[in-house]
Amino acid sequence: MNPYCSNSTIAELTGLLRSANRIGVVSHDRPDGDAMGTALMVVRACRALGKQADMLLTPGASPTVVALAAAGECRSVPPLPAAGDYDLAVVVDTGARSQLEGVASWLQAMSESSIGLDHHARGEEVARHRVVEVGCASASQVTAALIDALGVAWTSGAGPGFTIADACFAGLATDTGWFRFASADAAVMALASRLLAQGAEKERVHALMEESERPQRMGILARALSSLSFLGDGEAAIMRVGHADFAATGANSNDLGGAVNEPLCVGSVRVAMLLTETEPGITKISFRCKGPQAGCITHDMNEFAARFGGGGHVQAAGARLKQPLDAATAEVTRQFADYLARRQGKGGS
Ligand SMILES: [Mn+2]
Repeated sequence: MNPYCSNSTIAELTGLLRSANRIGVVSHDRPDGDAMGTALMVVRACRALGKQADMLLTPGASPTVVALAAAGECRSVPPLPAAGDYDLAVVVDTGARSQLEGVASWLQAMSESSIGLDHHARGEEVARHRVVEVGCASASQVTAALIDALGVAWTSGAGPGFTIADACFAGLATDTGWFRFASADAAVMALASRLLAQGAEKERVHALMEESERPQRMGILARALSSLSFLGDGEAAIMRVGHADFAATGANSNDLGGAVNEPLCVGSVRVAMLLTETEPGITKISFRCKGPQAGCITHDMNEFAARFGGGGHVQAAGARLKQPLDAATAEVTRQFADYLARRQGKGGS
């Protein structure tokens, strides 16, 4: 497997987009604000250039994320597009085949005509020509360079609240925890400033992303919090939610979005983990950690998630275990103890 890094340039991707006529855009399952925002940036830019473009949306997306799109910008799959429906595939905000299962056969058929825009450290050959900027806070920041290179107006789109600038802002704000994470550097703030100057409606994005939960959120959050235990002298917090918890509260996994961050409000906690048994025998794990302490990165969630076949970023990563909740909890607890021991062995704090 080739290492997962750029094998193309923004200039080359711009040329491929310009010569395409019908563009299908995909991102990871259950898209977050960055996945949806970045996909919509591409859709809106292509449409502004007079091309046909759609985001192909697999089932299970959170309605509040879907609300970032205007009517007619997304096409539900299944059914998958027919051969010839699109002449270029665009994959954004992921390089993981496991997150693209719903469109895998279509991507395979499009493999010679596909481009990728991503900022993850790990991935596979899901797109033929790709730009991967690990130093970017969001895929939408990577894609901002593409918008500039295409020369389309940042106000293009389906009207106020549904412009390229709005979509880019949604990705930038969500992936930086509303500009709190270490990744929210000067370049991110400069881009945010440009987007606001171009009319991005930040209150609308905030209301959709942060103030649109269902009442079931509180029931499932209460269960997650009551399951909390501390590891490593309070350095880490682990929460777990089982299949029965979802059944009892009427919540679904969308209702738990961002809940993993809750224990980070505790001073001693550097790492927070949430294990979710989404279906019996399958446990999804979210990993989060606080930013650098005195300029030093204390934990690397991308590295830790790799122990379970997962990945992501330094401060936010995830993995999926084919194990029931109890077995997965025992495995994560054991691995975290080993991770701490090795870190101390390396002379880490
Ligand atoms: Mn992202």
